Amino acid sequence: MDSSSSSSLYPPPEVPKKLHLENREKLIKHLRESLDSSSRPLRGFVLLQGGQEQTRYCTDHEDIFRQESFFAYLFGVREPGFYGAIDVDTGKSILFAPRLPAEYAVWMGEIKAPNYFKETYMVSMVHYTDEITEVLNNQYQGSGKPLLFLLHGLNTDSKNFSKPAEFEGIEKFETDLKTLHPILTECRVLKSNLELAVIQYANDISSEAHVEVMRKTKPAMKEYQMESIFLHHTYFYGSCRHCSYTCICATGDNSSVLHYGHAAAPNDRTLRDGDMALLDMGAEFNFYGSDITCSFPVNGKFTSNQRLIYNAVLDAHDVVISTMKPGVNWVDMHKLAEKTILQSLKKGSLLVGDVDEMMVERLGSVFMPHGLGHLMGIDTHDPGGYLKGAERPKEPGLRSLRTSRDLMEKMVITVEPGCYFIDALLVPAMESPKTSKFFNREAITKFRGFGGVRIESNLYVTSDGCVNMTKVPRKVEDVEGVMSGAPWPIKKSIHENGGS
Ligand SMILES: [Mn+2]
Repeated sequence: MDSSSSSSLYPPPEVPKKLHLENREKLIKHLRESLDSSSRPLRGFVLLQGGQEQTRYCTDHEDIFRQESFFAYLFGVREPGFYGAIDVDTGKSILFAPRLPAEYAVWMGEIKAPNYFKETYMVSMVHYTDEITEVLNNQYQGSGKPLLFLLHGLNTDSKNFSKPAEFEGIEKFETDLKTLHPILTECRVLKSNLELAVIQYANDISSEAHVEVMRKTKPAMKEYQMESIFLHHTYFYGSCRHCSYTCICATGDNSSVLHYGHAAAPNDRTLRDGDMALLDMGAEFNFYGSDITCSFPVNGKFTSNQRLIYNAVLDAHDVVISTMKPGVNWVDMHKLAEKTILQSLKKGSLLVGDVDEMMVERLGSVFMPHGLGHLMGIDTHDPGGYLKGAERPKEPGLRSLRTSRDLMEKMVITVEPGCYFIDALLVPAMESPKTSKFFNREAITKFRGFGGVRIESNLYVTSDGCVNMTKVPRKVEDVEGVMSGAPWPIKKSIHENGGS
């Protein structure tokens, strides 16, 4: 074991496969209710196609496979090339495994028997993918062609559509592309206790890794070294082979680049004394993610300007969390965060004038162009943010929101206010006849090149409030303390919400 670090979270917990069994039962319950309410027969099969292995362009280099999210939700299968079916009538679940060639055993290892998958994934039956037509026809109790509920629907974050299952012999079935997607998506919005426990673990190991990064960060390091510490900690101690998303390790002015860290900006700047760092990193565990941002000065001591912006964002983060509960609308929370930040910027003399008037002119979106937060689970941006028919707001800032919903008990959602000095937004706003009057030019000038601050935690909504699943130092004193070696407590919590 690495002698310079340790983890209270090692070894990582076993995740009960019952988690996915419960997800299937929940889907079938809701699907039956929906069919029943429109007087349709409670017959047919939900059929999903799992993810396929991908190779790099024309080569045989295989990227590490990660299961398609809806399939992961229902079956928890980690292998590629599977199909999964659930009988709407009986609730029986059937996995279809790819029939692997004999030489698989030479290059890839033992070929597992169907029974292995049956036990591992707690399904009723396992057959091969070339038997789908035959097996489903044999199982079907009704008359005529069996009905398949296939997954087809829009992801409102990516604007991509989920791909309905395809297989040889599909013409022997009736297919329904409309019913499944909204019901399955809504199932994913409200988390079970077992799901919450896994998301909590992803949060715990990622929180601990963020603290590890804070402790080791020094001027003259490279941004990718902070990324490397995070990846090492979550993989070495947490067995997290995947991250929820590409790490954003931004320092100095880069911290105002919202999606920094991509191939053209690969976390490769050298840290300078006096910089702020903005680190948005989250590990994934058993398909479920975390999405955490910490901002701190790379030398471990806040300047008064850094403290001003940091506390403006922290106040917004805290006031939103203390207001969140079922029934509260997310657009209102976004506005509450904006207003809190604008008030702080006014108090800090960066802005002048009436805050309500600033809100009318949407000045908040100049400093926080992204949405306040998003649903989170198997996907970082979990689906279900806009229910069918729900309108996306059109105003600057608000249109970036990934949901406009009212909060519900058992939702998991990120709270991630930020305050950035982005020339591409700041310069036009300072020149605009509607908003130029709000800026104290002399004061703002000092913040050009400051970058930005974001503070992001993962919350789950309870019956009367919410619980912060993210356990990192947030107060200025705590951040400075941890960076100068003070202990940071974190306790095991996989069992806190366990059971069902
Ligand atoms: Mn996020």
